[in-house]
Amino acid sequence: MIVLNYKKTFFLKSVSKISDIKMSYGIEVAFIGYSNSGKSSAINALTNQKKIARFSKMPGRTQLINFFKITSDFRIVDLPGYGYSQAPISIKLKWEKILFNYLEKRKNLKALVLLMDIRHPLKVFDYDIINISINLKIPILLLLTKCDKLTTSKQKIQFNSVCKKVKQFSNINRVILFSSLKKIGVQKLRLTLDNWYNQYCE
Ligand SMILES: Nc1nc2c(ncn2[C@@H]2O[C@H](COP(=O)(O)OP(=O)(O)OP(=O)(O)O)[C@@H](O)[C@H]2O)c(=O)[nH]1
Ligand SMILES: [Mg+2]
Repeated sequence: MIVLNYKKTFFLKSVSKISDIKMSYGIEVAFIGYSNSGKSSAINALTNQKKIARFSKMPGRTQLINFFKITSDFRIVDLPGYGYSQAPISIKLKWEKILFNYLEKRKNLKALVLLMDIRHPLKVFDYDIINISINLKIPILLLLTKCDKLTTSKQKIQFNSVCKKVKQFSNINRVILFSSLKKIGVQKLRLTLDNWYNQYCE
């Protein structure tokens, strides 16, 4: 089993439509979730780099599909968040279209890391993503992010409740309590990515 060094990750490119991706080799794991759920922060924590993926207090910051190279045949992808209610409807629809296009058309996409703020898990769009992934036979790792915002006992309650609700979905591999701030769950995230790499890049 190959163990990857995520600290050596570097930024490859950003695109605003999937026809601009070009790279036809290798596999991709994409980070997906509501705007502000912590995708860019999780990629920064994963790679132990402060600003490899841009994040901000202003939701909707990631407006492009960003590619990061882990090895020559393995990339992680930071996607624009969905459901940012304050964005103009035209922009919202445009981002969502790019997102669904990427999910449904991108052959190199092999797995998803679905991020949900532990305080607001499993909202409408999350179920959409889960259902689309089932149809596409794409496995999901579920991160309950910003867990540092809750006490340990409340974290456990949320964790158990989410696990119970997603039990019915065969493509959800695992649920992890996660905090980019406190570096909770980062090693478990790395292990799952390693497993996917070994599974799909052999
Ligand atoms: N307390 C805490 N705050 C976090 C954590 N992760 C992210 N945040 C904060 O949540 C906000 C959004 O984080 P981002 O990583 O930019 O979220 P995103 O999902 O990439 O957002 P979009 O690019 O808009 O889709 C930022 O203010 C982060 O500092 C965490 O683990 N704990
Ligand atoms: Mg982002």
